[in-house]
Amino acid sequence: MPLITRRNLIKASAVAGAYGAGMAIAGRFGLAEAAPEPRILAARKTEAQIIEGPPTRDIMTWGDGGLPPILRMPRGKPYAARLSNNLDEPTTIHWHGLRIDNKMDGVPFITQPYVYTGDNFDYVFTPPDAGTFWYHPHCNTLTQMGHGMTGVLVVEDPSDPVFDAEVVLNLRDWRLGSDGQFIAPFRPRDAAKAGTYGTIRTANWQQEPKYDAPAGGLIRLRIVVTDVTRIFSLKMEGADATVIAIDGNPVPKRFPLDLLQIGPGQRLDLAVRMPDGEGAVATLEDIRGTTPKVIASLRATGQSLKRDIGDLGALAENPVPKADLSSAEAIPLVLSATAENAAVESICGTLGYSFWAINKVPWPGDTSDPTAPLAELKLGKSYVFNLENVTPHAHPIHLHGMSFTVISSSTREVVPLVSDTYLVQPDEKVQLAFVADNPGDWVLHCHIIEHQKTGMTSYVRVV
Ligand SMILES: [Cu+2]
Repeated sequence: MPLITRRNLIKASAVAGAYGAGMAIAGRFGLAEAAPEPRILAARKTEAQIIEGPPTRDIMTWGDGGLPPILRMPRGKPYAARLSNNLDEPTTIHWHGLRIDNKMDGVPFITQPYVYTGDNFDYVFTPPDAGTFWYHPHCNTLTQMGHGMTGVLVVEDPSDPVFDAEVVLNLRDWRLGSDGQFIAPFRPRDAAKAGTYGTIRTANWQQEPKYDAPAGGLIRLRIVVTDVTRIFSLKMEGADATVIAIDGNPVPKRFPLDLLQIGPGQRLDLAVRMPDGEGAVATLEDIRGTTPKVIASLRATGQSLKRDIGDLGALAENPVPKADLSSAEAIPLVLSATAENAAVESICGTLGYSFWAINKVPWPGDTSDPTAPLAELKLGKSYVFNLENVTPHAHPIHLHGMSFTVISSSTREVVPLVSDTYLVQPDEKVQLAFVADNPGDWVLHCHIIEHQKTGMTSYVRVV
């Protein structure tokens, strides 16, 4: 548990002025609107029933306890959330995938001071893109996220196609012992490999939940992998499932779901055509392990609505700028293992090890004196990350503040997906193009949190 000394407190309040918690809204839509009433997100510890038996203690969440609320907001309108910290350690909130103002990005030292116990922080932003996103702390993340602080955020567009029902699945594991209580969050030998897996898998904090959905109807299934480690290979049994969006952005061409891999931080939107017969069940499975695992299931209810997937309108495209490849500058981004430099002590938690590096530099942890930026980018200019994974493990690499387009891979044919998180496979080289259109320091890191916290983090500066 990080100790909050008076000295730390003074240091933090000194930086607070420099960052400035601005309430003015400079949205990408160019409108200056008054901030709405904030949604209160009270971070707190609680107990919850994750497995049978005594409830799990030391759960961390926001709100009344239990699953973090699904935050829904319209695209292009200002949204306000007040983080109120009732934990006994500092925290922040990062809005994963939202291309918003740097001051609202929730990264300690890089974009804002820590929010200490008893303090508030007002986040105000205007989401430019519609789709499925999520939110989580960016402080002591293996503990805070591992203990429950991973919530789903949905940005709605009034022109979105109408579905007969919507089901949101927040996929995550828990590292619990047989008594239902938390065990050690990681094993160093696993952190140096694929990461340490949880012992209990859940969707919406339940094991293999079942939801009712109209027979013959079209269901929008929003799947978010908020786990700190697990990569899924998703498959639907008993119904046709069509991929309509990945990582919040509509896919260029819809395709049937067939063993799609998605890693921590990623989202998948499916249009599921429910079976016609009442009582028929469609099951979402993860087949990445040796035996398929049921994630959740949908049970058909009522008379068939006899809907056709072809009737479903298109999702509105998000206004992500297209990179100009003829003038784009290349930025190498090589992921490797390292044995150098032990991590520095930080009040946002350190795992005490350094296993990973980006361009041979292992991230030292949250500090007021971080390493130099990976690159300094010119506002408005196009860039291409030449991302290369020379490790034997897959890494979901997440960029804050801007979205990129996947343009090529050394190992597979790619479609030009727009995304904020790319799951790079071992020995894969991939090109990710983007326009540096959002000023500020933006972190990029592996979303396997043990990798992030043991070196696989860096940042770019857009000026
Ligand atoms: Cu990784």
